[in-house]
Amino acid sequence: MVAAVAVGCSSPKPYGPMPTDAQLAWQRMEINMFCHFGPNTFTGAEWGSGEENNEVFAPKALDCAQWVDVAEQAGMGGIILTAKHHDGFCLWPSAQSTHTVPDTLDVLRQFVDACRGHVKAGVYISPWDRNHPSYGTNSYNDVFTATLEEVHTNYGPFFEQWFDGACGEGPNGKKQHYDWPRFMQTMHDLNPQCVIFSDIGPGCRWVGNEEGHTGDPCWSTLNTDGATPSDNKPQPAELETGHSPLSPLSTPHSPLSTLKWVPAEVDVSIRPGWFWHANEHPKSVDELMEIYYNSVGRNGLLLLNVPPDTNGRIPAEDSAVLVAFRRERDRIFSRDLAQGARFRTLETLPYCLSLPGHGRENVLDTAYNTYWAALNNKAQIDIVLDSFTTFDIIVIQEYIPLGQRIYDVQLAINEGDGMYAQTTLDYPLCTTVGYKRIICLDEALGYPVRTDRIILTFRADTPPVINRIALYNSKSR
Ligand code: FUL
Repeated sequence: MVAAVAVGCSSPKPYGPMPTDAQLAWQRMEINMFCHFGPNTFTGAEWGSGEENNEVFAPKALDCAQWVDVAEQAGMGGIILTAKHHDGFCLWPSAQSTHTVPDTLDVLRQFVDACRGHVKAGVYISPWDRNHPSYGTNSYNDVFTATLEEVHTNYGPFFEQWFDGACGEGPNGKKQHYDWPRFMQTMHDLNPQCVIFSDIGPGCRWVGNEEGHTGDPCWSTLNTDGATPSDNKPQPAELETGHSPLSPLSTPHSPLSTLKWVPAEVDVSIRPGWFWHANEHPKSVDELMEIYYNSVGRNGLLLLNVPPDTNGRIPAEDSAVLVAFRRERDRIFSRDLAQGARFRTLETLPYCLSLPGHGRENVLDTAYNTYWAALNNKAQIDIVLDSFTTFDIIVIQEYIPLGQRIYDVQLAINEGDGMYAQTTLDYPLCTTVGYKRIICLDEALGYPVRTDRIILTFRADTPPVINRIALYNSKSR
């Protein structure tokens, strides 16, 4: 149905599940730092046995403020520390374990103190514990709950709690039946604003791989009915794409009423391992840019692991790459070529109509809470630039506080002679958008664009609501 005139209420109706305020603030952070630090840093292991001597963990010049400094320089607003990894070793003097740092080396305290006033602090507390004597029995669930209480009460508030899903005990190993409902309830009681990561959320979900990309498409919606983290999670491919509410699409789908807002978090390491190892080196800026386009640019949040070394500092080669990565993003995304553009008025076309008070000009401003609200499910925007301009990146942001709606985006370009190059339904510019979609035209079309006018056509199940459209030239210096 196409509405002919703009009447009635001028606020667009929400569609399907929506992010909480904490999830929205989390998504807008875009890139955070992960720090894997513990006995493995000193032994060379990735999964410690839990039998290491406590004294193995001996940073020579621990400097959490340096981690914070690197994160800030790299444009990261949060850091998540592995307070307890699978070896069970606690980076704080826990009352629940004997496998801990001594009172005189409370790393978690130094970490939260260093973060305060600079970046948000988050915490990884592994449920899998290869050291604790009660692991594999019901009483471990009490221990783990008490551990959560201890950390979040004495060291919080944390913006994110990380529950990884790994459990590698072999056939003779101990099998723990985790009391997930209790852990989640405990977290909710301790800090309802804390975004909880697990394979299936509820705050954010594992993206199904550790390679640094979401699926394409990537929906922030997921059907978690009957699923539990770890041993009963959706298939990795489903975690990569999420579940779409739209059955005609090939993406795994599920009726709108079954979906929850569980956005994808892309955890990947700057080095081959999660922990620091002397013989490993960080990825290049180009590799990090590719990861950025495939995560933040595809509606995910990038959680980039940067492991401190045996000194307890982030190595110089990693911080140098991170600063260069930040510079590269600033270089590409500092000049929006759509600024100052006009819109061709096609009042006669229903596709171009807007809800009163939410006009097309709102896609050009940088305020988050102003948006273009289209009047119809198929919506078109006709952007006219001052002169012929070369660009190779289009950024589109849906206004996700009202839900993720768009499932298809088409592009038409004025090539200068009145001819329009167009994408097609079989090969759209992109499918779903979500919080942010960065489309590299070299990849999507096979070439950069030089034009003075583009038309973007959006399709959704309900009228699209778009916060931002921007154009960039990655080759400009
Ligand atoms: C996984 C763990 O097994 C790895 O050691 C690492 O911590 C990664 C981020 O999560 O589940």
